[in-house]
Amino acid sequence: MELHCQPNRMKSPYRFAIHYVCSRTLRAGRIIVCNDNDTDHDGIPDYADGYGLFDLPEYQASTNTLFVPIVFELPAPIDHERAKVRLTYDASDPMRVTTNSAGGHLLPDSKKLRLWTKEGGEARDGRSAVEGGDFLAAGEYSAAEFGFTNESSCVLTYYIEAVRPSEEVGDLRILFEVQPDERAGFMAADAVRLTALQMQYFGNPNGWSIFQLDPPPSDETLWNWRQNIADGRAHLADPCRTEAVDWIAEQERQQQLEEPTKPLENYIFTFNGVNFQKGTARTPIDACTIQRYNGATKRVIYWKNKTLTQPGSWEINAARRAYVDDVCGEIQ
Ligand SMILES: [Ca+2]
Repeated sequence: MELHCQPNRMKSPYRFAIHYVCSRTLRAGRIIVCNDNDTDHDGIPDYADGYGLFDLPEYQASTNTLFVPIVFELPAPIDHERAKVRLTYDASDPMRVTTNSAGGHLLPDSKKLRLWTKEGGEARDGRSAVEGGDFLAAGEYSAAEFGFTNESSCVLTYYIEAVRPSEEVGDLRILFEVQPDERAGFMAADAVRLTALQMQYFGNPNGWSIFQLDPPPSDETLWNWRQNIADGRAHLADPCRTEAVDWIAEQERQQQLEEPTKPLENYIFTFNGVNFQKGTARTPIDACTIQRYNGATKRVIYWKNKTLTQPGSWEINAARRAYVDDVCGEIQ
């Protein structure tokens, strides 16, 4: 079985994968997958379904849709009668989704998240909670409007829905602030950071899900994005990296035999503005690992043997560099 990764038609999930690989410290926060399936197979995408967008029966439920729980807690002691809370996030108004003549459901703007008082599979009311609905728009609420109805209800579990993917890793933030009473200002109670991913099921030859594995080694890898990442990273480690390590070692042995004055660490290999050099954070082994992930076995960096008329030299294989250039174009 061969796994490989294609550069075409992938932006944000791919960018995520590359960050995952290239940056050792990923500050993604909570990972959330965009709610753009059609879980109940009624032709309405989940981000437009289940909350009464239109007064038609098919818009009233989105069975099996799952959101990510988020817990809000009022610090104690606090006066529920006087306390206010403020919610700040990139809120997309569910009732402003529109349809077009092709039957598509269009989000109103570039905003990426929604907070709900109910789980995705429950029948929801898309109006704002202050209008009697279940959507928590950004803004200020009395404690009671937010759901903190009495002294014993200091902890509320609500739900996050992502409707668009992140543009950067960890770029989404939900800030929750509390004003204990009118004498004080709002003070930060808590914030969470998120990265929203769009699952993309391109299939052959562009691969499956976040790490674009092709073919996916199991159903679990296909449908469970955590497993997809785990398997993609494992594949990068072995065979991609192990083979790249062996390849570069072999090339260096040859170079030592032919031209000992040309050690690999003296050379910089540049792909789409990104430098790879032995002894730095990005090495020739990394470049070969990336290329190997695309399925190709011919190495992108190699020692060109000396001949009777030409000295030996370190080279980039021009015919094999396109994929590494594409990947490096995603590095910010
Ligand atoms: Ca649906």
